[in-house]
Amino acid sequence: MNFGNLPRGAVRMITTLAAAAALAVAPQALSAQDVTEAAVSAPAVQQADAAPGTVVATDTAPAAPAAGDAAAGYTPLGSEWIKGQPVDKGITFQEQYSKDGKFALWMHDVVLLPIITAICLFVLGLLLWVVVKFNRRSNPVASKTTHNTFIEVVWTLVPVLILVGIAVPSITLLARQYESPPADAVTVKATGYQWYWGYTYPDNGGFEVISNMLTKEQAVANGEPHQLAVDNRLVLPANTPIRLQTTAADVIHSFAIPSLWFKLDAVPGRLNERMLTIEEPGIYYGQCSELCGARHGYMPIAIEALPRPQWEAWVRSQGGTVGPQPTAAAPAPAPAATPAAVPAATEAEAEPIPAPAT
Ligand SMILES: [Cu+2]
Repeated sequence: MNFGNLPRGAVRMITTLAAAAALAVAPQALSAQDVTEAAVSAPAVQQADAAPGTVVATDTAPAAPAAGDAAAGYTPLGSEWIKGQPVDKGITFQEQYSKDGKFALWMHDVVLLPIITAICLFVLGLLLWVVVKFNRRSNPVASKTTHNTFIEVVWTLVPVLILVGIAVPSITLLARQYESPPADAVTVKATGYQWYWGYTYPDNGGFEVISNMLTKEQAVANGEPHQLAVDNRLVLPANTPIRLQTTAADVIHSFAIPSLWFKLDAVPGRLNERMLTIEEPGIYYGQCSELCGARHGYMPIAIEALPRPQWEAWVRSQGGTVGPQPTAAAPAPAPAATPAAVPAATEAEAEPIPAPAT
């Protein structure tokens, strides 16, 4: 039977329709990007001058100005709180501690990996079948068939359906990553310097914390991984939406925390922004992920996520202020109408954090 005589127009129409269906999903991705660009381009970088006087690029890291760690009821979390870090011989993603990260990990483990594996095994099986069945010895007279409409329809439609199936969670993830933070999100600005990070808290008095890598001896003494441990961590509230902005003072850096599914370039003269919500208190490590010069490999990021009251106590210990309580995502009971900036009251509020479940 010669399938080539079947109407080719019908086949072409089916493939065109399928392709159109796949393309119809694409504009969502574009509009998601538009939203972010609009959100990001609004504020210009005005606070560059707020950086400390030690901003000049130098090989020797500047001394940390934020020496208030020991002050007012704040002790840095111990190494038992380390959650997001690379593991020895690990080949997959780090465990995820944000909603986006968990969704992305699910998509990788449940959607992408099985599909890729099945396709690879299927193609391998086909190849082996051809090699065994249609070699010169077992199949001396080759078939002259050139068209098979049924198979052509199948091998066009099935890949289209697979791609559409992947596109749905993929574009969902893309849109989630571009979600704008709510109005009451805590704003934190990370500035990349050659070669360390500065963290500014514009909503809390605008103080800046300078974060440098610890030496190997210091890191080991702390029970922390060398080249990831820092002197002053980026302290953030857990379970609170954070408007994390990035910029840079000299060259392009990139702020990346694998276990929080967060990576955002830090570009001089630009302010990038993405929402970050850390689901549980803990320590999460990352690194600058844009080749930024000689000591690019030595400007790690360490995030310390604290329950909201403890985070507020830390802010006060740094000389910062705490504004009105946000309405969303604050399961802990608000401290009984304590006015901001009363350091005496904060020590009582900052109860010890329960030990992590191991
Ligand atoms: Cu860098």
